[in-house]
Amino acid sequence: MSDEVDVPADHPRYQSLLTRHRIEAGVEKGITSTQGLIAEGRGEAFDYLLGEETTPSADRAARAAAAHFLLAAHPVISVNGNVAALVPEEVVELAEATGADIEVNLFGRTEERVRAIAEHLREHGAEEVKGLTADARIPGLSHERAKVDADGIYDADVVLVPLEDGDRAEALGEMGKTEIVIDLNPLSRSARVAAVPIVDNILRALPNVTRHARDLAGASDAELAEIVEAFDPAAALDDAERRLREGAVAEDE
Ligand code: PTJ
Repeated sequence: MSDEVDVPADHPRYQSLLTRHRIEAGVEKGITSTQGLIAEGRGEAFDYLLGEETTPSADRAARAAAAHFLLAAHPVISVNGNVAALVPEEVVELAEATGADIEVNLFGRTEERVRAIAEHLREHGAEEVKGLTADARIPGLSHERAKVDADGIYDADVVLVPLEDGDRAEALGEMGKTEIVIDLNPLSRSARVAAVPIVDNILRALPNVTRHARDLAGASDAELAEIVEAFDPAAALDDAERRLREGAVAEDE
């Protein structure tokens, strides 16, 4: 099955239909879980309420995320079944722009699905994909998401954690890792524990972080540290919540 769909580009819900199709194709290809369909619906509802655009506040978060990536000794991008279906090329581009590792980490982990996602990412240009060894565990987590590579997420200082529930995000925080979360729900636990919550659709957020990383490639560590320091995660969540309450037309900046 092709990754794209025959939807006329002038359809008013073109982007949303394309996104749904990618998730559906991901399920058919064995990379996305059926629960991923529910997660997609949830995300879509928040995106609709937030105005389906990158807000200035989410853009600042993306810039702070890029600065964290560039300052990190060992950044890792965590990939689940939804991320693999929606933005495989964009994951590879961000990894290239920041020197980050890519690691598959699944809530509904099966070895077959981990292998299928790793293969899918390689088809989209990834050279190395971690997560298959799974020779370490995140302490304090009983489910499958605890399984990580010793030289991947376990060793990372900065981890990008997109589209997931809050358990692992909390446990990673307890390990002292800096977390960057992409989640359209500003009330989600993962967004609330993140050093940098990016409340935006991953379709827009990931390329935006890459764009900022390229833009900041020549910046000094002091300049990057200043961007990191100036970012206020609580204010970013407040901005998004206000936008949800007051509507996309409300000027929240
Ligand atoms: O592939 P697996 O087995 O690791 O499973 C992955 C899913 C996504 C099924 C699993 O992590 C899950 O059930 O997640 P939740 O608890 O539904 O949380 C997903 C979060 O991502 C929700 O807060 C959604 O609003 C949000 N979300 C969904 N789609 C997008 C999104 N955020 C940004 N961009 C999206 N496209």
